[in-house]
Amino acid sequence: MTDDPTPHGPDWARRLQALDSAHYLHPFTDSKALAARGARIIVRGEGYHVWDAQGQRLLDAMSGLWCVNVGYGRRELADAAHAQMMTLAYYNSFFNTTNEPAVELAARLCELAPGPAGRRFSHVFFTGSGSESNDTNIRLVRHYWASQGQPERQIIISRRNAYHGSTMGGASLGGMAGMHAQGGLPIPGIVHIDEPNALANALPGESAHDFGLRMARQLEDQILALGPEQVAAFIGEPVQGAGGVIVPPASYWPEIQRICDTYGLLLISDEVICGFGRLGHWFGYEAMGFQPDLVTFAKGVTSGYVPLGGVLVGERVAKGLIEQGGEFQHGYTYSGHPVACQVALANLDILTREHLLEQVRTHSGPCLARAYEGLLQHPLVGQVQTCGMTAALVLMQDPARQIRFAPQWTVGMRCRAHCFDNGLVMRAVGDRMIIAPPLIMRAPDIDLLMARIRHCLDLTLAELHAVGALSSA
Ligand code: PXG
Repeated sequence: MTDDPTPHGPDWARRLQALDSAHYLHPFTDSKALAARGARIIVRGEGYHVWDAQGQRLLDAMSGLWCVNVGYGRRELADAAHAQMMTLAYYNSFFNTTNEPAVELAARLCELAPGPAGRRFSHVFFTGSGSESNDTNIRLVRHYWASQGQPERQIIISRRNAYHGSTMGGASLGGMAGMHAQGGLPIPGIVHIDEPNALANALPGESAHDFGLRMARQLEDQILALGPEQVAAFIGEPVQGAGGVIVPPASYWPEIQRICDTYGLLLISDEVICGFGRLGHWFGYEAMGFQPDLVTFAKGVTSGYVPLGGVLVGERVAKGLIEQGGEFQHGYTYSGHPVACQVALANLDILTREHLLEQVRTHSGPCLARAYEGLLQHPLVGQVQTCGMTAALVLMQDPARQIRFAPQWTVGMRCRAHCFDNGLVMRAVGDRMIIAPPLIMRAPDIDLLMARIRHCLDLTLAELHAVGALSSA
């Protein structure tokens, strides 16, 4: 697939790869292994495709890293950034100062995030990323409780296999064992319960409904074990993204809500992936049927064109903080960055004008769900889960008997390699292959995507036969 020859010759690519391994430490990367292989250089993006330096066109079914919701190459986002840079490239929001794009965006986000009277969103704290936003959440909820005369409410409960970022706070909130194994994590006051992942945690014969309730009630057990007066908040992704697109049963979130309300905990919805149309709504909590007090956002707010994140603050918390909290000793140089906020406003305009949320809800989401049900016919696919424009399939040695591959076969990595070699970006989380395509994809584009996925599954199947991974099934 070299339909777009680029002007980048092999010497150019080799030089860049050499400089890359000499100077660039990549995130979540074994740099030694990467240096031996040479990094793939991405040079261009348009719509839902990106091109590498060899001229190979890749269907980007991961929207970059869950963020390029409106697709690549949107001139109006570039124009918004350019115009804002020429007007006011930067100013801070410290020292009683503000700027127009930040104010307009804060007001717009509060308008977009629904909530019943008394639990609406009234304020926004801006950051530069999802990780900074979750660090903000930790400081904000603890400061809030202190301001309400309950300083002992310090503990935040999260889930194993959650992803909430890579800073000390974000990685501590996350439940990734590999991350906790490095650098003295987690920080004090973070407790984890199990995730609502049926493959990992359901009992034999347990209904999805009962499983959802049982997982949620681990929160109640944990609160009672710790003492409710010690617990500040619960945080969760409506659908776990980096953990492998884990879609909880419908019973899960309403029960989490009931428990948080019963014991007075603040409920934080981490919408870094689920927000801005991914699940067919502005925010994932709408799709999952609960009402958070705080919302973490980043990624899709600007479709990844420039870095921006933040926390939406509900009335209850905002009122307490503003009336009793005094100065909140927290903030970032780029809080309320005018260029980022102006790009976000233009991005929200595109999502609205092109009816992309509605499209995901009524057209592309259901279309993707049907297509994934069809994948269950494939001899490697043991389970599928979809929600809006995100989906997972689980590679299994024996789908009929639900027998998974031993980790030594590294089936996800093998499948991912076939995808890259055949013009498709799909991410592997163990044996779960996951996608989160740009929201601009419609039925014909999804047909193309599915044909590509099937082809890569066939190639993976052939390879697994060849290496003997299927002979014992
Ligand atoms: N919360 C959630 C739910 C996320 O998915 C973050 C917070 C942190 O955002 P920043 O902007 O600080 O990265 C994320 C980020 C993956 C992967 O492998 C996912 C993320 C980041 C890096 C890799 O799927 N999500």
